[in-house]
Amino acid sequence: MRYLHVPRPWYRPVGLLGALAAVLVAGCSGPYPQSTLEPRGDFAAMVDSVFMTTVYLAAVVFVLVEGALLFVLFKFRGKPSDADPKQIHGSTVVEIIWTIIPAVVLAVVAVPTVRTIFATAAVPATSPDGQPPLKVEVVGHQWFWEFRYPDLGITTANELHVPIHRTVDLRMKSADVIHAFWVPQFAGKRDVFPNRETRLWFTAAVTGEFPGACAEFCGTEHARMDFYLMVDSAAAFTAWVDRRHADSTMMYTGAPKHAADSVPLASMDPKVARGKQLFTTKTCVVCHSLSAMNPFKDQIGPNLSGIGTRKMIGAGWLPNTDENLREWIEHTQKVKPDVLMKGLPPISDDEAAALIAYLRTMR
Ligand code: HEC
Ligand SMILES: [Cu+2]
Repeated sequence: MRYLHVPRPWYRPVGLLGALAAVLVAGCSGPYPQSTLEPRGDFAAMVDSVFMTTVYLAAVVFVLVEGALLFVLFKFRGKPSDADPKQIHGSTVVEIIWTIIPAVVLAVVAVPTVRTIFATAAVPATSPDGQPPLKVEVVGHQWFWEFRYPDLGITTANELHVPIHRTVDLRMKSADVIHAFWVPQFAGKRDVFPNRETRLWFTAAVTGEFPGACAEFCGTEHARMDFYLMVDSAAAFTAWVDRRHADSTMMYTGAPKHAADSVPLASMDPKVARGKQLFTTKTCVVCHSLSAMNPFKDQIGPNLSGIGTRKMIGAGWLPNTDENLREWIEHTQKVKPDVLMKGLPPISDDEAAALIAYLRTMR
């Protein structure tokens, strides 16, 4: 059997090509939570369909143009004996043709594009689950995301919970500079501005945890301004809402209190009790609310309701482990430089452990 013979000078280029191919193929695994090519909701599916239509049309154009080029190159190739060919300068017919054909191509692409722009501009009146859309106010901050559910009275941060098959009606703005809200598998990117509302909507077709991010450079920690979209089953979403309602503290409403607040300090786990006190003496309470219900408006830090069980900290990118929480509390500026969580009194390992024990009771 004869093998393909590779001449010596080709060893390197061929080896490199092989390595490159291996790297490319390595991209063919998955899953791709950040990929817009795998839509998980209606809005993203509509945008994806325009994209794919354009790709297929472009493929046809590519084959026709490159095919014609190759054909001409081959058919009219020169022989060494050829004289100089006749020179042509300008052809009205050819110019009209190459103006009209692209115009037709653009017109064809415009039809699904404009149709989708109109379809995605309007929020549907009802969800597939028969309910009215769920309103959520999104506020971008340097560098985290705040989510308010005006009809449920809930404020939370960095974890956007929505029920499956319910259309979500997002009304978005910024507390400081321009950010952009983006959950790749559900909706297109959309800028959020101070003093101006922008909107976006989507309906999730599957449950799960999906990463989202800020997609507009908004300062030094822009790259760490992520969040998670949690698509819950209807029952899990109701349970989440009930827990948010339950963790309202007496301070604000007198309504049902959080588990750790309803127990007198003296009969509380001593570590948790100490953490609760430290939350005030270490000034955490100045910037953070632990209650999802009626928190003070315009607090500097993210709402911490449910922080004990959130997936991530630091705005969606650092796993919510005790070790990471400790590092965050003791050395915030090392973990995420420049964040507004600064000017705190020094916190020892012991104190951090107590604070963490207290925060873990926030579920
Ligand atoms: C001066 C205001 C301020 C004080 C005081 C403060 N924080 Fe923060 N905190 C912030 C800001 C702002 C963020 C968001 C930073 C970011 O991710 O960009 C934050 C984020 C957090 C987070 C992560 C939340 C998430 O979902 O990503 C935790 C946990 C936290 N702080 C705990 C504490 C604790 C515990 C204390 C007291 C020891 C405290 N903070 C004191 C402003 C403050
Ligand atoms: Cu941002």
